[in-house]
Amino acid sequence: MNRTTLVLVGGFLGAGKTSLILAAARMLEQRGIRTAAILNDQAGSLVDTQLTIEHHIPAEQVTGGCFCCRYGDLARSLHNLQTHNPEVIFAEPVGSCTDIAATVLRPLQSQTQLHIAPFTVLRDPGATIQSTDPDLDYLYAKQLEEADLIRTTKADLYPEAQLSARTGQGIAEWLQEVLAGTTTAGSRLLDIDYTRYARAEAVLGWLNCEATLKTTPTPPASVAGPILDHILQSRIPIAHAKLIVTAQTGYIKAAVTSNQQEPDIEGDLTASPATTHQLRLNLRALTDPKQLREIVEQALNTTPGQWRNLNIDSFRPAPPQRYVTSSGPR
Ligand SMILES: Nc1nc2c(ncn2[C@@H]2O[C@H](COP(=O)(O)OP(=O)(O)O)[C@@H](O)[C@H]2O)c(=O)[nH]1
Ligand SMILES: [Mg+2]
Repeated sequence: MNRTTLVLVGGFLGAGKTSLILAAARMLEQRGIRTAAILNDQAGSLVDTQLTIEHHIPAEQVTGGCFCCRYGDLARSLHNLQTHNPEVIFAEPVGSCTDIAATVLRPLQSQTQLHIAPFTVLRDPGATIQSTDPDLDYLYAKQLEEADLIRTTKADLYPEAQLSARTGQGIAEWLQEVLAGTTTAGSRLLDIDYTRYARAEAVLGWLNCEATLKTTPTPPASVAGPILDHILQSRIPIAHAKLIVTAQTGYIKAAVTSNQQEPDIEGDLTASPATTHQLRLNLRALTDPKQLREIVEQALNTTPGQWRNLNIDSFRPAPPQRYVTSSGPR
C-alpha cells in the first residue's frame, strides 16, 4: 500500500461504528499494517476518542459539527495523523450525519495522497428509536441510501446480521472488500431535503460531559456503574448513552443503545481502586437538553467524592450546512 487508505464507516447512533473500527484496526495491526482513527461529534469530550486511545490506536477527533461542516478540521486531522505514518485511517462521522458522499467523500477524492475506500454504512438490526419519529426515520433511510456498502452489525445477537465486533465474524471479509480498491467510493449522491435533515437532528437532545473525580480508593467500575444506572432509571428515551472512566489502574466503558438493554461493559472490571478518575460521558436521547443536564448533574451528585473541572455541554444539534462548491466544501 503506497497511499494511505481512508475508510469511512457511517451509520446511525449506536450502530457499532467505533466497535467495528477498533476490531478492524486490531486485526490489521496484527498483520503489521499501521492504522489510525478519526472520531467525530457535535461537541468535545468524546468517549470514542478515549476508547480508541485505550486501544493504543493513534486518534484525532473533529468536534463541534459533522465532517462536512468541519471539513477543514477533518483535513487537519488527516494531516496530523501522518506523523504516525498510517497505512489505513478509519474515520467515523457522527451518527446523526448524512450526505457524506457529496460533502466529504467526493472532495477528499481530489487529494492524491489518499485512496478513498468505499463508504460503509452500518445498520444495527435491533435499532428501533429512529422509527419513533418520521424525520429521524427519514435521516436513517438517507444514511443507508448513500452507502457504497451496507453491513448489518451485532451478528452475535442477530443471526441474520453480517458482522460482529464481539466475535470478529465477517470483519476480515469486510476489510478485504473495502481495501481491495475495486468498489467505487461515493457512488451514491443523495437528493436530500436539508430542512428535514435539520429537523431530524434537532429531535435529539445531546449531552457531552467531562470531569475529574477525587475520592477515597474506589475501582473505576464502581464509579461508572451507578452513574449509568441513574441515567437509565430516569427512563428518558435513549438513543445512545456511553461513558468511560479512566484511572491509573485501568478503565471501564459502559454503554446502552436502548432503555431495555443491559449495559455493555468493556475494559477492566477488576481494575484496582484509585483515588482519581477521569470521566467522559456522551448521552443522546429524545429529550430536552435541559432535562439531560439535570439528570446527569443528579447522577454525579450521588457519586461519593468531589468532581473537579466539570464541563457539561447540552444542546440540540445546530442545522447542518451544505458547503459543497465546485472546488469542494468551503
Ligand atoms: N453484542 C454486540 N454489541 C456490539 C457490537 N458492536 C457494538 N456493540 C455495542 O453496541 C453499542 C454501540 O456501539 P458503538 O461501536 O459505540 O456504536 P457507534 O455509535 O456506531 O460508534 C456499544 O454498547 C457496543 O458495545 C457487536 O458486534 N455485538
Ligand atoms: Mg462511535
